[in-house]
Amino acid sequence: MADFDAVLKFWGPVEADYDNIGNMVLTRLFAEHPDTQKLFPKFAGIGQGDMAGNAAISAHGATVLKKLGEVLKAKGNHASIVKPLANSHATKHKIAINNFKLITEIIVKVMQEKAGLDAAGQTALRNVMGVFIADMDANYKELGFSG
Ligand code: CLN
Repeated sequence: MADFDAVLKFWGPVEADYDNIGNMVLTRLFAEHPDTQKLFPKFAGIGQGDMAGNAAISAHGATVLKKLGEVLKAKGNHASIVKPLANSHATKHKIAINNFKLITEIIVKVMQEKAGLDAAGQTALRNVMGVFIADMDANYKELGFSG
């Protein structure tokens, strides 16, 4: 699918700085949607002002972006990546699907600022995330998780 390549064109700067960009994504997600911070017991009590320098937030942000990079590089052939992610997010972390839509818009903005993601790239990223989220949701339904 062309959308995966259109996003991968801008992935270089993200891959070169997973920790910082990952930190930025989570810090901004928690600022704009404070309820999402509550989904992470390990980040309870960290204030907005302390997030940029927080190593645990950077490490988790990097984990998320690395996994997203795997999804992009699989170019749609991502069933074996999505299945375990859906399992953990549904049954262990109890994450409602809507949260993936929230983080999508944050990643679009951060990649616009930090990787020069242009209008076509933004559309492509929204499309790619739409496919990823639909596949997560299909797995959620199989698991009987209503999120
Ligand atoms: Fe997530 C853990 C990838 C969005 C909440 N998440 C993980 C792990 C990933 C990962 C790899 C570690 C392995 C595992 O448990 O499985 N997450 C992703 C990707 C996306 C993502 C890729 C979307 C781009 N995750 C989310 C949110 C949701 C969330 C929709 C809340 C806001 S953004 N994720 C979690 C939580 C954990 C986790 C609570 C467990 C963190 C921990 O305690 O270590």
